[in-house]
Amino acid sequence: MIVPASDAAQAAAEHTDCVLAEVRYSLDPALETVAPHPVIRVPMRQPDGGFSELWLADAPVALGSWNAIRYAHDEDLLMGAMDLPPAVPGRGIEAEIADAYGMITNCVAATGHAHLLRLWNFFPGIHRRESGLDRYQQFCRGRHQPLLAHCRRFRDNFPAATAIGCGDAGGMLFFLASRRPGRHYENPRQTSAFRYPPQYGPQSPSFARATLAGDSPPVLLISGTASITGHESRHVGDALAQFSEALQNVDTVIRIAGEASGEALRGLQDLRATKIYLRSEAQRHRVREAARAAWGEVPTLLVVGDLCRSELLLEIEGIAAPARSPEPRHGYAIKTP
Ligand code: 3EB
Repeated sequence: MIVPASDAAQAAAEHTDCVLAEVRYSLDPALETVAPHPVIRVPMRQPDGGFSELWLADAPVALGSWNAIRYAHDEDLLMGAMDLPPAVPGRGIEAEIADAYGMITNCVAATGHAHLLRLWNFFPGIHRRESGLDRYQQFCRGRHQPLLAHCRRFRDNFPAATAIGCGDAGGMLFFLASRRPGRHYENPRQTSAFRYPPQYGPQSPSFARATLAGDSPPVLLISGTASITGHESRHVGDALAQFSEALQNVDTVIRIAGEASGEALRGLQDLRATKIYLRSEAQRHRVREAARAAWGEVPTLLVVGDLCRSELLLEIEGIAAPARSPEPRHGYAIKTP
């Protein structure tokens, strides 16, 4: 179910048994302990404060853990999370990420939610150079093999993803998996990330541009989408132009997913919830205005973070659902405090 912002606090209360996770972007650790349902706190600043994502299952969830992963699941969906430790100067994160992804893929295999649909990666020091690479490049190396094995060695089975840099205090990985496979889509305006040329790093990034999850109705989970066409960053230094370019990418991937799946997904008009990662909060008023012009009252959560390429000023992710479909039985909402 996707719940409008003003109703979401009530929805969380009404559906407490069915909450897979409430995701809160906040630097305040105290927020972890106050809810009657699973909370995933992502240690990042939210300039407008107090909003969350709410992911609901169809049925009451069961809770469990696997190594460092905490999860909640129903028959169909599983959402899991694990903390990433603070950055240790001089030590890369490749091995740490490889371990984490090994754990995640083992976890979903063990519970039978064997298909990863989407992952969110928030880790410290994304641009810092260590061991001759920056930490995003190391992250891509650590992620690749475990995820490729999970995808039965087919790169076009990669799930949708977001990867963002947060502060040095620590990071968070979380993910959505299902008993049923998702359908993954690429964007013809953009080189598939897993085919980026080596100038961006020795291991190309392992993710799909969007993943269609479930049916009746399905939900399109759109990866973090930036001002990249082909494989190149566009509009360096111009946040509003980057927003428009990223917006065209989002519009296109929704339309392509619709054409390929036969679902009534046409473009921006089918967005149900969005999130914008902004490098500098100085831009936030202008970007909010641009977002309102683009998609009106669709709930939009704004988070401050570093993007994987330093020239990128913002990234858009979102959820779309087919036109005229009833509210999806699961999804995300943005919640007022
Ligand atoms: C890009 O398109 C922008 O490495 O998981 C967006 C979404 C980006 C996910 C990832 C990276 C990732 O290349 C960066």
